Amino acid sequence: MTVRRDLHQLSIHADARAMIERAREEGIETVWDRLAAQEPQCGYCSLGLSCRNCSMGPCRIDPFGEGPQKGVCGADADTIVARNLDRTIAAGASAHSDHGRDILEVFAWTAEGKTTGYELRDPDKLHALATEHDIALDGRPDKDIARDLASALMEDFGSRKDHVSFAERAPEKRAALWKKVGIMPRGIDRENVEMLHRTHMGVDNDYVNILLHGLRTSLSDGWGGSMIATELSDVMFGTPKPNMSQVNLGVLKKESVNIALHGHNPLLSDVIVQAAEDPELVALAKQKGADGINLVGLCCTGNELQMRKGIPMAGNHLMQELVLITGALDAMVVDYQCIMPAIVDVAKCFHTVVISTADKAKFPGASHISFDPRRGIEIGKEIVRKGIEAYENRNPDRVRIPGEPVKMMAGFSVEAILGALGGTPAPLVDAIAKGSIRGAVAVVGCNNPKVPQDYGHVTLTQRLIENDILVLVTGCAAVANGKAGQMVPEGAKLAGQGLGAVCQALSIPPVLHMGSCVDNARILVLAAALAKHLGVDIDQLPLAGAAPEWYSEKAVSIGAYVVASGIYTVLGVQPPIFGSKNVVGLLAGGLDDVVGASFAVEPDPEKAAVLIRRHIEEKRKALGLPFIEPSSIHPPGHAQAAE
Ligand code: BF8
Ligand code: SF4
Repeated sequence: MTVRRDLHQLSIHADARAMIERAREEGIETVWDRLAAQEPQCGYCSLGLSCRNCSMGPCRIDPFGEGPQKGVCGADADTIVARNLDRTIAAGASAHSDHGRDILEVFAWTAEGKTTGYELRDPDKLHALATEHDIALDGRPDKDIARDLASALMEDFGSRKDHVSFAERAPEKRAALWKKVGIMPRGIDRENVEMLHRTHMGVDNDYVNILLHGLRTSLSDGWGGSMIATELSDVMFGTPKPNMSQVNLGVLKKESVNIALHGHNPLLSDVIVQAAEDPELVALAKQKGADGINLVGLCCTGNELQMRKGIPMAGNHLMQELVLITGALDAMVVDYQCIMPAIVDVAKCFHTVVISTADKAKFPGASHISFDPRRGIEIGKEIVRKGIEAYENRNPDRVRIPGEPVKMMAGFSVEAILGALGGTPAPLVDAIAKGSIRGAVAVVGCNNPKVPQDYGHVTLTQRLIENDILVLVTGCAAVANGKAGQMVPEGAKLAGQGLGAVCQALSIPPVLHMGSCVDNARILVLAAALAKHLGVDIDQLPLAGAAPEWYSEKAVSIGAYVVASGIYTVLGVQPPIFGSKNVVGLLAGGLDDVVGASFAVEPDPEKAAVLIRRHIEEKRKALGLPFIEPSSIHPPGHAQAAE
């Protein structure tokens, strides 16, 4: 029999706890129940010591040294752990990069006039990207320029180049280092395929060599597939600008047709936003008794919509089942990534229709409407119509929407940040030099049911901002901090005096929403801009990364490319590498001598904050900037913002 944990151990948020409680009352199974049913989870797998790469196995290495120390083929713990981690990186990098390719393909079709519902909405960005790729503008039509750009970026996926094009955005010293170490990403598909090759039985058995290729594969994501996804999404859907939005389950409206957009790719969600404004569909919703159509976001597709259009955000990863349990959601429209198969079962307890749309991501039990971007707007309307029809089946007595929404600001693209600073990183660099801002940290990544939902994100972020460290957020972290009230300009009062004053002067929050998980590429671009401005490499800057509640393979790829780009990164959930002391030694220290940065693992966000502050002060000292010895305990007085 499994023991049910107290609700406060599951989530720091009242809206989540209310819905988990309802699930318990009504016998609806959620992610926390399924985690409990899996415990204790496999110790070999948790340490990375099991291998099923071939059918001489599966094999496992005894971590206590008494049982087998080699697989049937002779692979030892170092090889097996490194191979497993690298396949995880490849899966994450592939997910991001395949998303990037989907965007690129639709971008190319749009340039050829073959789509409905898509435009080239940011010509300035199109022109800037074209110039970066030596594509002539010469007063040519935007569609011709876009066609040439699409063709240039498609080359980045193949094997005809010796570096992906956006790697040229890295500071010269960084790019030279990648070449010297042999980790310059050549082609996006190439690195991922080579990874699967290298980790086949009897290919790469040198854990150092395997892990270095892991870094190269991750760089093909960060400076390749993800960056392409972000940049072309900006051209097609608009480069984000700061806007005020809302967050939590309170964004659902009792009187409206509620449609949640869940997944990652803005190709689908953008046309649905257009379809939901169609006067005929709005009239149909009213005819059915609703006051209109209310779109809400979930996970990263929600981030994409919130960044560009201010669409309210219903929640992050662990909210995807709970939003259904409100009984107020009429349709959940999904594309791909981070969508639990379980949502179909939870939806069956209510009237909600789950609509899958990507032919590469089908969900048994969901209605599938195959999304073809060439008929984007027509299909978007068909999906919205289905949501309106489902509204008719809603039982008002089953509706429970917990609480009121919280305000949050989104839309901090690099262009928007530099724009707010007057078009140059100089004011930010000056603030860092003076010490009013001590550094910047990217707090990114997922929820994981092994961590009380959002506790890691909110606590770490709070400790950083109160110590005058600017926090940049993406993915599920952004939703967590938004719910906690840290992402409005008034959040300046939660920050230390230095950062607080800067935020007040610019009317910005101390925690800046930079987008979805592919948008971590924006953070790389910002870091490169700061480094270039100062004439240094990224690893010399007072920066750090953190993924306090990560769960996904994509997060592993992100962590790897952030470190390979020179940024120290702290993970809050233990990765499955502790079966090899050598692998741990390399990732948690040895890499400092290779790429100038490494990983740390620290589950306690209070301690993670101290590690990060210490790191930032060391970097400041090395640059000759004023130093403050970080205290080993957090400063008192700042209550936890979330409830
Ligand atoms: O790409 S942060 S749980 S939703 S993997 Fe997924 Fe993690 Fe959320 Fe977005 Ni990113
Ligand atoms: Fe076992 Fe080696 Fe096959 Fe892995 S590759 S399953 S360790 S024999």
